[in-house]
Amino acid sequence: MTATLPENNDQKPVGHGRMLRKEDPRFIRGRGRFVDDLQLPGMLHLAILRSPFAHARILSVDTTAAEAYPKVKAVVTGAMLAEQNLAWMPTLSNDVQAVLATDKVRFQGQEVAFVVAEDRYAARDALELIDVEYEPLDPVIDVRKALDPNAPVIRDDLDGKADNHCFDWETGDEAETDRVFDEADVVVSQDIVYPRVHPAPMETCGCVADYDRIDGKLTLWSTSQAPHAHRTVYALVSGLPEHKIRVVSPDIGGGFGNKVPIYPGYVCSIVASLVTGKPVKWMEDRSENLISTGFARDYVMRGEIAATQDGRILAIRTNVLADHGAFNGTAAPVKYPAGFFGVFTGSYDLEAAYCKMTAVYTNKAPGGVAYACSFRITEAVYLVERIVDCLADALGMDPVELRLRNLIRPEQFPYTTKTGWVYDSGDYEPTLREAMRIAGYDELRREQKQKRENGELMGIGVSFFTEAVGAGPRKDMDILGLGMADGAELRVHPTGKAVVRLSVQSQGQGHETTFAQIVAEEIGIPPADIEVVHGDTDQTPFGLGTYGSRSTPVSGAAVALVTRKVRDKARIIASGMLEVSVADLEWEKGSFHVAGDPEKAVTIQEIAMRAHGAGDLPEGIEGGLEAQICYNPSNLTYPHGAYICVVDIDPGTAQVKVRRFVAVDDCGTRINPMIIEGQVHGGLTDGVGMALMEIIAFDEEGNCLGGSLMDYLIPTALEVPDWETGFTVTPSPHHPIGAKGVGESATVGSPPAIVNAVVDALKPFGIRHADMPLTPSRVWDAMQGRPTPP
Ligand code: MCN
Ligand code: CUM
Repeated sequence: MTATLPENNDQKPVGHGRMLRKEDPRFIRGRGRFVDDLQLPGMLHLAILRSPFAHARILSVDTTAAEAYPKVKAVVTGAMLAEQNLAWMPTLSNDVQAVLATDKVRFQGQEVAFVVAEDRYAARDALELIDVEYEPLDPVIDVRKALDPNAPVIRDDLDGKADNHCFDWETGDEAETDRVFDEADVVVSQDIVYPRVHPAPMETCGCVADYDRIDGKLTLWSTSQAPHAHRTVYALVSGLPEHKIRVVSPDIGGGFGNKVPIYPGYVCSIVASLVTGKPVKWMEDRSENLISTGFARDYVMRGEIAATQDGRILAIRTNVLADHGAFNGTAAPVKYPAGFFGVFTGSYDLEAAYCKMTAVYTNKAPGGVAYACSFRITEAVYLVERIVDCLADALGMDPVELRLRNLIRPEQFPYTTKTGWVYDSGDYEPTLREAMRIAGYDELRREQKQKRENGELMGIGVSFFTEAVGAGPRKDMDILGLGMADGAELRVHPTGKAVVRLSVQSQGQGHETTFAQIVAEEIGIPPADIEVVHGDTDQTPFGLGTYGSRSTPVSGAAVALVTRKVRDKARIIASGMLEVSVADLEWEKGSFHVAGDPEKAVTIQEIAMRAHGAGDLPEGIEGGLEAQICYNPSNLTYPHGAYICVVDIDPGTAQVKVRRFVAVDDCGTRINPMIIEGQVHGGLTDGVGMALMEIIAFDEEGNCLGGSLMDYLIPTALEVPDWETGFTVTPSPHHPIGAKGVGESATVGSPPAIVNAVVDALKPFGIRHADMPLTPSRVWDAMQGRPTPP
């Protein structure tokens, strides 16, 4: 029996609106095409042997038994890769990372050797037969001890490296900030940990590498959020020119930043295909994903805030110890090694701010920039929104009142923060007021007062965030030297159907729909007639990919502008068809007509046919109706939002229940409200996970304690409330359609609201802070006056 789907009945013929997703008929029928669906003739399977130790010297690797195992085609070790100068690869942060370990292993789960076999089972079985002799070394697990003078040195592969220091970074004016702090009435400081978490997308990372020895071309189908950038790195590593490398990202089952870095598994698969001349598939399993790829956060922060007695916030000072794991593998613009953490000044009008950060190596998997972090804005927003609540507590002020008193005012935009970021636009107070209205804030406070009198633990938490998304202006943003501009190409066919080619790559955000909507809005061709092509370097223009919610701010702008370019050409052709001057034409979605005579009109479809057809075109106009551009944004876009969370805590079990959550987001012009809502719902669910459940913890030996979804808990429908969402619209002044990003907003903004709510509920116990994840045992400890574990 075949199910029928409801009609796309709210699909508007053109433009922005709540249109159903074009990609969903394929996804909900199980017809998505994911990397692991790919079956090529003669394809081999690759499995990776991983280190059981966090830190150990490799004394010997014996592959004899594995090589003799049935169906095994090759067994490759780090030493063999080293002979080809392939044992190390560049990371997206200008560090190097071992493809396969040669000298020693530096985190549990690190890649040590791989097996290529005729099927997946044989490859896995043969791993067991590889005999590696290790000499265990003391690991560095506690980030606070990484710089101890006697700490074992992890990165002795780096020339002259005698400690575990990764980088230092600072922003703001230290002297001025110190002065403001010295003169302030009130200073509050708080140690705050943002624990290591994992984006845990439904689909793990993997690839199929296929090197064609005849034409010398490598095709890599991979779970990549940035196919073009990855292709360049492969070109640099392999020596193959870019035109001989094709990177294809087919459907991706969630990325959340996990699929930005380049992993050893991709490189191993390429090597295996080069060596065997066969296509080679590698798909990591869930544990491999959780222990070895793309962690997020891991910031140990001290936040300090200075204010006047009546609640004017003057300055914020922070000191951060950043755990980057064994290799600095994060993707961040070169000038911003701490990502965009610099926006820790939040949404407030301050006199001074200063941050000093030290990043270190530890014996843990590399990571940092992932899990909808907007390049570390998650950490920044958590810091400022927690510390503002600590200040409210110290002043005995309502946290909403304190925020309202300090928000940047609309007439101050564009607003330059004390750390040098230029917030493009914002109107903050109405957004916070709207959240308060939906939540019924005053009524909630009355209810809480009553409940407290009865010994019930109810908490109300607020957060207000500003993000900086859409990296970025190429004058100061690049990844590995690649400027962060995006190409876009639009081609209108003779019958008026169109194809738009993007450099960004969707992992579930609905780009096939929303980018068609942008074109539709600009040129009047229905979205159904517009095909969105992405995720294939042979089919799309160069650009830096999807992360940091940059698709709408950068590629969205590129698509609007390329469509306008096509429309400009269409106008000239229309002037020829209607025999009037260009200046006498008026555009109305989908057609040009002679000013004052709407009857004399030509549709975009008629123009497209003329552009390709017989008959003259105006002087100097080539045939065809297409254009290409490369868009370099002049600034980032700055979405904002106000969140209010209500929790109840069971005093007997310390279990936190999120009763209500109100999220009011402002992402400027909204392209598809339904998709925005979906993005927000997903991000809020992430927030519940991080605030209450998720942590990748390690024991003293560096064993990862969160290697399965039995231990690494992620939220389900049972842990989350019915989300209550609202919105305000403050368009971006520099984006051609005024849109700002939204894909990470809720993940950024929700954890502080939830933690603030839990801490608020625990006020009767005299608690001012507790570190995430606020599991029942941690909340119980907090209630007993015990500190949360580091
Ligand atoms: N959108 C809109 N109107 C706006 C802004 C955005 O309609 N004003 C729509 C966009 O057209 C797009 C979606 O919302 O379809 C998200 O847009 P944007 O904010 O530009 O973010 P990106 O498309 O660049 O997506 C990246 C962002 C990141 S960095 C992470 S991490 C994350 C997120 O998106 N990963 C996701 N959301 C995710 N959602 C899914 N389903 N899967 C992931 O892996
Ligand atoms: Cu920081 S996760 Mo998203 O940028 O892919």
